[in-house]
Amino acid sequence: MGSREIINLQVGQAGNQVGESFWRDVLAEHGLDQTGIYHGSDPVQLQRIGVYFSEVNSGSQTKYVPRSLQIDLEAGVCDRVRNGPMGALFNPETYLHGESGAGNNWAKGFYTEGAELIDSISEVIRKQAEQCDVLQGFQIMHSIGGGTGSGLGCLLLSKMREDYPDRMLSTFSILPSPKVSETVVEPYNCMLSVHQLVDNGDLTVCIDNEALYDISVRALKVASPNFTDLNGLISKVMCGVSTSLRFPGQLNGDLRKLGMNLIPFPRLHFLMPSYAPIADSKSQSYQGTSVPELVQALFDRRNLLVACDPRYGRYLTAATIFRGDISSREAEVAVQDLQTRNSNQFVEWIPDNVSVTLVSVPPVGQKQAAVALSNSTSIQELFQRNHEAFAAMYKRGAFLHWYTGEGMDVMEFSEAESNSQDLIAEYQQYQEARVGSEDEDYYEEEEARSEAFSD
Ligand SMILES: Nc1nc2c(ncn2[C@@H]2O[C@H](COP(=O)(O)OP(=O)(O)OP(=O)(O)O)[C@@H](O)[C@H]2O)c(=O)[nH]1
Ligand SMILES: [Mg+2]
Repeated sequence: MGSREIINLQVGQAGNQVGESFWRDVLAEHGLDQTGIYHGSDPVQLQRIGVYFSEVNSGSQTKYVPRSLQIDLEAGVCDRVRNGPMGALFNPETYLHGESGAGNNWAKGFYTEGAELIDSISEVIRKQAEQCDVLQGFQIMHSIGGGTGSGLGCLLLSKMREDYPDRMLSTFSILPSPKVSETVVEPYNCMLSVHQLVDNGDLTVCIDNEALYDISVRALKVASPNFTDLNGLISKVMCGVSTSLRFPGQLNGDLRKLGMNLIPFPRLHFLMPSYAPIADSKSQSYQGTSVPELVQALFDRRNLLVACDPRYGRYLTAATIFRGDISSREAEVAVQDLQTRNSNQFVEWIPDNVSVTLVSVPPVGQKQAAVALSNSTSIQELFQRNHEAFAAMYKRGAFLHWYTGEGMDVMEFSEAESNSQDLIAEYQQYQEARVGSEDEDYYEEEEARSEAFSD
């Protein structure tokens, strides 16, 4: 009783494939088999199980069913999940798919094909929400480079915003990289999605296929990584960042508290995850996992799941989570040390901006691990990279007819572009902000502006 439930929505190919890895790892951490039956021995595994699972009792047996919808605009990926090893885990009503797909076209996902499916999706969500004690919010897993996860994913986000205005809307959003995909219109789909995420999302964990690819090649020594390799990494990070939601810990125990500590300004809610240790299976046993080494790695760009360099920006905030048998004092001291040594990389106008959480349960097969979510102004690199690719095509109007053909107005492209330019400027502004008069002036200006609005 008293769970604060999360509803998971996995949308499109990437969403569902990543979802499969995520659930596989979550099941293992909570001692559940692939049909949702508990075989564990540590009561801590079930203590907060209600956050992600509903309990279904039949006879003497209790089955834990993920509170999750598997959504796509074509049947293939959903069918693969349904016929795969975890097919019997999910409630059959929670598979929802169209037939024709969105063919890499955001407009089809958001305006046409996706719009046809939205009512039946909301209906299933409503049923799930009604069975919750206190729904804390939603998490959407999707890629933002294709048509379905991006277009329909964003449509769902705006629908949830309308139907559940006071619940937290979080997303795990996979950003496209030319190293992984050849589809030319991805920068368009990504730009249109970011436009929606900025305004309708509360908390976005950015996962960048570019960084995943580099980590797989460099650290995991995979010559040509496939999606299974990338998704294994994503799942580790998702398990890591959700640890404080799934297990008892001292801090950041729900999405709202996590957001409260990480997001100083509502638009600047794009977080960079990092993970340690990252090592291929052979060298794993040799890699050090002392607490200071873990901390060092969490703030090292090579352990980041986005291809940005935090040394060129400043951290507004960060949340670290240590897993395993680690003393809180040791973790706090190590984080403090790192901050002192690199003080110019952390904004001084938010004191104590790195939180430390400890969870005793380590990931399966490891003794100790750590993850961090950072709100760093260097994330603007990501939006800049996408803007360059976007602008090159958009200037010449290339490929726009595919979008206008679905009824989209070209204005929306321009609006998305300027929203993203504004976002980049806002990150830059806070990167340069120092304690002192200008900032106070700025705050007063803001106040005057909002007073003017309320008159
Ligand atoms: N990390 C990761 N990225 C993926 C995966 N599958 C696809 N992608 C990336 O996601 C983007 C394409 O989105 P998809 O998820 O395939 O597309 P979709 O949401 O199903 O939309 P449509 O097929 O266009 O209707 C590209 O950038 C791919 O590189 C996956 O399993 N893992
Ligand atoms: Mg697809």
